Amino acid sequence: MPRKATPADIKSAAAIHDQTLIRGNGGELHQVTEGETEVLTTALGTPVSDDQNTLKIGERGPTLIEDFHFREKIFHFDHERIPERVVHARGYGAHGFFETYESLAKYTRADIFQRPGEKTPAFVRFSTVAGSKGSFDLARDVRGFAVKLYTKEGNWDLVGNNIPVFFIQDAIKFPDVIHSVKPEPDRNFPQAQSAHDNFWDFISLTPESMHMIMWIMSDRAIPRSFRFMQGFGVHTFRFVNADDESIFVKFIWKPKLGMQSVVWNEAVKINGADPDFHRRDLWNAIKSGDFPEWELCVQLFDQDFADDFDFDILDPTKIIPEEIIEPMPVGRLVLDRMPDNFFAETEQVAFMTQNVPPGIDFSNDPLLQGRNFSYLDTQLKRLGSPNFTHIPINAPKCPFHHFQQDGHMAMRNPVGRANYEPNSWGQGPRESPQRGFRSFADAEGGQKVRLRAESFADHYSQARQFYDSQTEPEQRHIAMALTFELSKVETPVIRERMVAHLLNIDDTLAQTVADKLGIRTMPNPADAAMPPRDDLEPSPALSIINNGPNSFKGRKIGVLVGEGADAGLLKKLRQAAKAEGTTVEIIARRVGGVKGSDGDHIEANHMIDGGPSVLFDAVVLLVSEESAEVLAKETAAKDFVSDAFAHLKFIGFVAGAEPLLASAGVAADADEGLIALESAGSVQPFIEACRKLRLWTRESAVKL
Ligand code: HDE
Repeated sequence: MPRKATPADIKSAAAIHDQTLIRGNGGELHQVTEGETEVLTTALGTPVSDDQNTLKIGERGPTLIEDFHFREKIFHFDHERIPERVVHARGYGAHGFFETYESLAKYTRADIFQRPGEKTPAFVRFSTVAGSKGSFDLARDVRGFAVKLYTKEGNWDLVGNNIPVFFIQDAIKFPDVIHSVKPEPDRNFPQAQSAHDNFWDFISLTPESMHMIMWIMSDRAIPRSFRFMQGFGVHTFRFVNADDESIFVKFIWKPKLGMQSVVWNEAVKINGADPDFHRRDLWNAIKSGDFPEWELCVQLFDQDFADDFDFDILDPTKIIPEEIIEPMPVGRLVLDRMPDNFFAETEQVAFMTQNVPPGIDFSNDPLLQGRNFSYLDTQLKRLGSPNFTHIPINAPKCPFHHFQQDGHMAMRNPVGRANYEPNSWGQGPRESPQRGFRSFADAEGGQKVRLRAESFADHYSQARQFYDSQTEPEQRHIAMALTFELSKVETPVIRERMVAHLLNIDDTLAQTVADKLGIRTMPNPADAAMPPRDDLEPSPALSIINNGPNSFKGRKIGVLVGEGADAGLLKKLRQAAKAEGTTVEIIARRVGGVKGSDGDHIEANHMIDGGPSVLFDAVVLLVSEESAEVLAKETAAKDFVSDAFAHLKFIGFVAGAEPLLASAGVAADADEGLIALESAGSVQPFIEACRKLRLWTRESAVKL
């Protein structure tokens, strides 16, 4: 028998209500007072009286199916997930704008490039490729760099990566390369890792991937954050101007803050300490008003250049070195707003390579041609209806008129009689040969064949050029990454096959990897479809270290403080960091913080176990001798110091910190990366030293 709510029920509901915090207009949290919150309703607006208990027969009885509120709530919850992207599942997006520098009307009629200073709304999604949605951020992987530009003549999606080449030359191989890198189908591991047999088996049987392998084994595949990586359109595209003349174009995004990567040992530890390292970095930067920025550069070239160039400009495993065609900056992209809702925007955003406005066109790159099919197809699977363009994040921001109608979840429906054209009712839009998208009228001809062009046959020369263009530490990292990955391969013949490929790239690299893997008999070089060239000039633009930012802007210093920490020095450090554009975060034994030398409280951002030095670009040890001795006994504090040293970071310290340094096995005078902060005057030189980001000369000492 139904019973009236007892005083106990009313009391518990009131208690829940009293504990509810809501945000005021200024964003501050405060406790609700009666009448302040909106009444909870069902999806159809029926007010709900009790959201804590299902409708039952008697207080211990069975639940009634008539409880429509419960059923609707659970039904909706059960259907909250949509299929994650088959690749690039883990991603993070932000809004911003693109600002055009100069008119490019000479080259393209694309509306976005016509007026200097014009701002076009943009949405960008960064991603990893192999891992699933919940995987960690610092996988060794390519990063997606997908940009949606809401231009006045339709959405332009430049769906790029942070690496300018790809594993394969023909789209028909995409399912194979992706299947090979994903968790193996019988055991369903490893997650978000290429270090396993299937991947290297496929790669060792696919010589065209060798250039990409050099990039993916380099530090490009473990970026410090999205803000410090380049982006590439990869394929050759076309610009087409108002006279229907065309020029080839390659797109490059260059980060204003310069490039930076982590080291592998650090990546592994970051994944444990903060699996959301990259998304948190973007969130924090944008929320604090430090808006990341990239410059869009174009490499423009004509058919004559294409005919003379060493490689086929349609081959997506090749680059055009910047020293051969200098990238021309044409605008800037600024990310200044996080989505209001991750699912609605970042998860539902649908990028499609075939979204190009008039003035931008495709080349015959066989990978691009295949992508133009795949991206539309995949959105239907993921978003479940051909009306996914009605979702605000995907809808154009310019006027649009068409006769598409109906289908699941149709939000915008035509009014009036005409839903076709031409019609006699004088209703609806008509095509425009002048304004409309016109494909570049390239002459095509030939037999139907399944063939790979001869001009795609050189698989090693640019791999070698990339390797030759790296600094010594970067070359070492490539050797170490290959060794690590192949050490996880259980089948010796796959390791040997890879070494055979490396022999076509660089003998020393091949020998180093073979030695470190303990391969006793060196294999013969792999059969090459075309002999590798050794006459390609190194391209200094390909090195991260050679192109450092010479600034510490956008980076983060972790200051480990102890009781009685020098408040004056901390103040000076905060000032100098602010002037540089660097963030300071405080780490203490307790998150409650410590008392500074001036008696004031120093609030901490992290307790020591939650703020390891891998989360920072440089560290400062601001501890009195007494607190250094206490910290010296704690593993987390010792790791803080020894990791910072091993990861080649600059370490500022006060005299009292020496017991802590000693406990971590770091000599205070080990090298110039250890900087004694003797007085306020030594703070600025410390910040300036940090502009180098890492002390690469330390690497041989720490044997990373
Ligand atoms: Fe993609 N790729 N891709 N890809 N790709 C997808 O589309 C595909 C390739 C890239 O943040 C999918 O919406 C094929 C190159 C990014 O939402 C899918 C081939 C480059 C993103 C797809 C490639 C990319 C994707 C999966 C070989 C760099 C994430 C979900 C021909 C230029 C976009 C989706 C986002 C996503 C297909 C190769 C970049 C399945 C068939 C090369 C950044 O359609």
